[in-house]
Amino acid sequence: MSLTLYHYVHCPFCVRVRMALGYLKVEYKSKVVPYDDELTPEKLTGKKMLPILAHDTGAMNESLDIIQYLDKNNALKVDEYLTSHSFKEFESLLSKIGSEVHSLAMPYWIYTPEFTETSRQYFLQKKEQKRGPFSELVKNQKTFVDELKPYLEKIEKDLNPFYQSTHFGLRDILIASHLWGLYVVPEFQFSEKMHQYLQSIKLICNFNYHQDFWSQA
Ligand SMILES: N[C@@H](CCC(=O)N[C@@H](CS)C(=O)NCC(=O)O)C(=O)O
Repeated sequence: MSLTLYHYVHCPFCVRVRMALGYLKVEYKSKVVPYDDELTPEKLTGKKMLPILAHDTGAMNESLDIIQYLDKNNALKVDEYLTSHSFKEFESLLSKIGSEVHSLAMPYWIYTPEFTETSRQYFLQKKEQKRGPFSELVKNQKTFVDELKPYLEKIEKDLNPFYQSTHFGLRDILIASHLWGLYVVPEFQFSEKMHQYLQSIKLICNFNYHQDFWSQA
C-alpha cells in the first residue's frame, strides 16, 4: 500500500501522526505543505486542514483516525483511549497545554525552515487575528509559561516513566507531540525530567522534527 502524509512540520496533530508512523515503522512519503497552499488539502479532503493521509483508496483527515487506520495490529489502542473514562479529562489537558504552547511557539515557528516569506505572512495574518500581535505574545511569554507550569508539573508527577504507566503508549505520543514545538522557543526550558521523557519518546518513535522537511530538499 502506498501512503503519503501531507503535513506542516510545526503542527502538533501532524507531529503525533509522524510519531505514530515512526513507532509503527510504517513507510510513507512525506509532503510538507506550504502553509499558504489551500488548494492541495482542499483537493484531497475538501478542507484546509492537515494532517492528511492519502492511501490507495482515498484521503483522510483527523490525526486519531489516521493513527487508528495505520495501526493494523492495534499496538496503540486508539479505541481504548477514545472510550476510556479519562478521555475527556486528558483531551482537556492537551487542549490547555496546546493553547499555551501555540502562544509561546507561534512567533518562532514562522522562522523555521518550512516557512517562506509568503507563507509566513499568510500564517501571521491568520493567527494574529485570533491571538493578537505576535510581538505581544512574545512580550507576554511569562504569563503563558506560568499558565503552563502547573500542567507540566502534573504530567511530570505522572511519569512512571511513561504517562501513568510503566509502558509506552498513545498518551505519550499525544503529550510529546503537543509539547515538542516548545523546543523552538529560546527562552523556554523543560525541566530535566520532562526533557528526558520527551527525548525517550523521540527515540521510541524514531522521530526527527525537521527530517521530513530536509529530506525533500
Ligand atoms: N482535529 C484535527 C486538528 C488538526 C488541526 O487543527 N490542524 C491545523 C494545523 S495545527 C490546521 O490544519 N489548521 C488549518 C490552518 O491552520 O489553516 C486532527 O486531530 O487532525
